[in-house]
Amino acid sequence: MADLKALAEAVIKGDQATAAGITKAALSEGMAPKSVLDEGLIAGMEVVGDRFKKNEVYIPEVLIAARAMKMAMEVLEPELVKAGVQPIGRLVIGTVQGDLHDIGKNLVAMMLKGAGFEVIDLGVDVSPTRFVEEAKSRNAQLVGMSALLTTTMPGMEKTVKALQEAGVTAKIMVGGAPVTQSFAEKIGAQGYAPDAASAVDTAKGLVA
Ligand code: B1M
Repeated sequence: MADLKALAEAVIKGDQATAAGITKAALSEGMAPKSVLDEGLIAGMEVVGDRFKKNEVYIPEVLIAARAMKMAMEVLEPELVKAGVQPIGRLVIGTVQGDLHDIGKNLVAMMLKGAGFEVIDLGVDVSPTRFVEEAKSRNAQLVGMSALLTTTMPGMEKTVKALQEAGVTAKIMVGGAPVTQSFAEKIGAQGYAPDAASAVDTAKGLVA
């Protein structure tokens, strides 16, 4: 019988081969894909997120864990689709126009995937128009924006306005080193998170 605690542990350690191997074994034994996701992969990423918040692990460990989760997800995803398992929310995320920094945004995207969100990553240098188009066409519940430059932060405000003008009802969350809670409130974003682990809590709160 595949051991889901060992699967969670493989994610925590970033052991890609073991994570993918236990996932395959669990599915071939007929285990429900949702249990493999919740009790194995998400459980493991939750531990990593908690340790990251407490500064017990750092960015490299989170990236390594996220890669192990990604390997296992490649095995699991087709089975989740077949089983009709719904994500807990759908989020469109990108780094705002003029800004090419994506390490933090990628980390946030990975943590949100790890928490069970469907994440549509638009990459970097994303214009307000593109955020609007993608949020609409993907029927997103959340729009996430990242900015690392003080000069690109105004792009967040422009995007919030463009989303509002287009009638997009998705909740908006923002983050990035120069971004603060008060800036988020000022531009009309409903959510702010200082780091990738808190971004999961913020996103869950916004779709609840
Ligand atoms: Co640039 N850069 N950079 N840079 N760069 C900074 C940001 C800077 C602070 C360095 C400095 O001067 N000390 C400075 C900005 C100053 C300012 O505006 N206040 C700066 C500058 C000036 C520039 C250029 C203009 C340099 C130049 O060309 N003259 C240029 C701009 C290019 C452009 O974007 N148009 C530039 C270029 C680059 C590189 C391409 C070389 C590279 C980016 C590579 C890449 O991302 N693929 C780079 C890097 C690596 C940095 C530093 C060193 C590191 C940024 C990073 O990845 N941090 C940075 C200095 C520093 O921070 N020490 C710097 C790690 C990452 C995990 O943290 O992104 O903050 P962070 O993400 C965190 C949180 O902020 C939060 O969660 C993440 C994980 O915990 N978070 C969110 C992020 N997004 C979120 C979204 C959310 C919620 C939370 O909800 C949606």
